[in-house]
Amino acid sequence: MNLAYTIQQLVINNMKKTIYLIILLFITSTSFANNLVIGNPSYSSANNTLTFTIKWDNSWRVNGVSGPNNYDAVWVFVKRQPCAANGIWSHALLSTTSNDHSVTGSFNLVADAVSDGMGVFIHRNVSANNQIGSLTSTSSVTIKLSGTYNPALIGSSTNADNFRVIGIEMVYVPQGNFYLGDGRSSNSSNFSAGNTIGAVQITSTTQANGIGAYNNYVSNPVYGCFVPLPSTYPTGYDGFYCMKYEINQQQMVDYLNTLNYTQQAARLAVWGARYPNVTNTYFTNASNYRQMIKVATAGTNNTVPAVFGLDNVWNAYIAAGYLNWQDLTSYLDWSGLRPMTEFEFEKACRGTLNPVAYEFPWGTTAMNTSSGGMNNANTINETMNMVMEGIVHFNWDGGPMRSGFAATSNSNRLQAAATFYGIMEMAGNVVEQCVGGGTGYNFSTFTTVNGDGALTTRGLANVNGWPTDGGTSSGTILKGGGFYTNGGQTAQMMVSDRQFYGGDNRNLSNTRDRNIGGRGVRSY
Ligand SMILES: [Ca+2]
Ligand SMILES: [Ca+2]
Repeated sequence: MNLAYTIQQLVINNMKKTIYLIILLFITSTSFANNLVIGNPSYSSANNTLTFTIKWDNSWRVNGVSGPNNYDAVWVFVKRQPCAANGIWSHALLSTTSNDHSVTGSFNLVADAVSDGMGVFIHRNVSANNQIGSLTSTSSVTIKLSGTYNPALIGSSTNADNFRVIGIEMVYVPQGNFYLGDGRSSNSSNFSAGNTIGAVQITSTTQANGIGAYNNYVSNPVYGCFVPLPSTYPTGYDGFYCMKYEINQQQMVDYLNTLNYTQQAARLAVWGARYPNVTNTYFTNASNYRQMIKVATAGTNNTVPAVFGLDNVWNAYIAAGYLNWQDLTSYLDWSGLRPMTEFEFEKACRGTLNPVAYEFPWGTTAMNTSSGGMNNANTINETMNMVMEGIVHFNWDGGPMRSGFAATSNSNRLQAAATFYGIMEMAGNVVEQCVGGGTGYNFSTFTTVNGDGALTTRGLANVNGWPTDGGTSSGTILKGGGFYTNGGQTAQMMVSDRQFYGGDNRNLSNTRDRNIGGRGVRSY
């Protein structure tokens, strides 16, 4: 199953009577290319709809019995900007009725509305069962706007407004039982059925009642939440969508380019004296570690936002590190997603299979790396220079690799190092950040509520129940290891490893670590 990469966006800009097409991933000539292409959107004021084309590679819908029974999808959402007075970008809510949206084309795609109107999921319909492959021709999507915006649209004139249609590739993780913990031979911080070494089976009953007190899922109170986890806490039993890849550098650029000047300034200020009105100011540390997000066009102090860009075209394809907890949750609030819990991380990796002690996300204990050895390095087609089962990018302090680097058009789950459901790089590349951890923070109020597209004046997430900062005892936990995790730290990449249960100051709000990124999920 070849799984792929990416986000795409297209901007229609009537402000200067010009149409800009941003298609950074327009590649058709290589089997390694993973790309999502969303065409130039056109707005109908009569119908309050946007129409655009879409296609992406490495799509599937499978009806497995012992294997996955799932599909991939693109999460599509819309931002809108009035022309007047440096108008701010607002999140455009969409109709919550699926029949108000439509898709035409040869791949029988459908658009699913969501109950909070934050976007739509585009995916293969049931007639596409057991089909795997790229969508080689475009489909045409028409989505209906609800007329509601967050924040409210002020000074809007439909003939002059700018629209951005943004897509994120995701993977559906269906509702169902699974095992939490890998049943390893001795208890430490890993999940277990209380003081036994057995894994914990999560069922509909677990979700309906809540998993409850710590002794239902860990061996010692220090390893769990000190408040019982209620039925509103996501255990992973219910279905959810998970981003196919880690957030990449292009996605962070797209996000930064819809913030206002004050929000951009606040995000840059994590590093100290950095400002959006100075060209070549980096959001990442500097032009190093393959992570090179910067101010491409300077803003005007306190009025016109900067335009962010990348040092190199290939940066767009590379996962983004340098994301502290506040950076991650800001991106997820902005995009209508949410962080995942540790329970959901284990579900997304292990799926419905029985646990294997000390397993990695691809379901075995086999693991290989070339420690940074690549073919076509620093290009949009880069791969690791080995084909093995369970290849993972770590033990090389040079920076993350291209999302989906291990997948080819004929790789199987083990060769692609994919999870049970086809999710990529859950181990290595950049560290994942999840909700959870040990005692010291009450994360029991975390729910399936998604972001609403709007951020605080400092550009931060503001969703009830989300941990507000990283660090020790923060309700956040680092999972999966990253590129600089070394050969003596392979345990970090195991599905059930919880050695950071106490939190870690590398994702605290006053710092950014090159090895730490993340991804989002969404309860539909
Ligand atoms: Ca990762
Ligand atoms: Ca918000």
